[in-house]
Amino acid sequence: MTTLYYAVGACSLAPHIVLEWIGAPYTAVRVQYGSDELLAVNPAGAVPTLREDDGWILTQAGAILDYLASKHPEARLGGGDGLRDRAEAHRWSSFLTSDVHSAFWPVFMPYRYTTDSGEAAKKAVVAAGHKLVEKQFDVLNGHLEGRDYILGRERSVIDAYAFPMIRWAAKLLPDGVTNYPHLQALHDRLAADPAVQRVLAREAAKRSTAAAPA
Ligand SMILES: N[C@@H](CCC(=O)N[C@@H](CS)C(=O)NCC(=O)O)C(=O)O
Repeated sequence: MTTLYYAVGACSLAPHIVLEWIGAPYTAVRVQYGSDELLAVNPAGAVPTLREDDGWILTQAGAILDYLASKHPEARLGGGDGLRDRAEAHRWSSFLTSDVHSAFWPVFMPYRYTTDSGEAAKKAVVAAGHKLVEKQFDVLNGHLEGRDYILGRERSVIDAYAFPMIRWAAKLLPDGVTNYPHLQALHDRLAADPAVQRVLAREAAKRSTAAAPA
């Protein structure tokens, strides 16, 4: 059985949702960042981490999502098989990993971006992170105009990948996602999905002992 190591509210929410969409049996293991349990499967101490029964381990959210979509073509979560379909899926997966997710780092962990330990410096880094996230959200919001999902008419692993990031933005940006109506609509479409609700409930049920988001 496939095992997903996840932390509450983290980007691992994306493969968690995708596994639920696929509907094949899987195990979801909640871990703490940097714990021995997580370090045993991923030396970076990060989630998501995926383990197959034969001991094969895959890290990196984009790779995990692509792997799951390819492993289960019947779930139709890869965004299509054409040359350009595959290119678009890689495009948006890279965008979410490199441009959006990394834009949140200064917001989550400002102390990693300045050697100044003062509060003002920390606040300045967080504010710069907000600007970075907003720049990327402008791009994604514009792309979603006239589209129900990031890769077109059908949901895909890329929508699941965007979902935790929209939730982070709603919580952490000064104006939430009010300036991004198409992202809000995508969020609401996904949040109404019973499979997504099951995953959120599962993660929330363990929140009392869970690791903090990212
Ligand atoms: N590039 C990695 C980043 C994974 C990552 O940093 N995940 C965060 C949660 S969203 C994490 O585990 N952070 C813990 C840490 O950096 O110590 C990926 O895309 O999978």
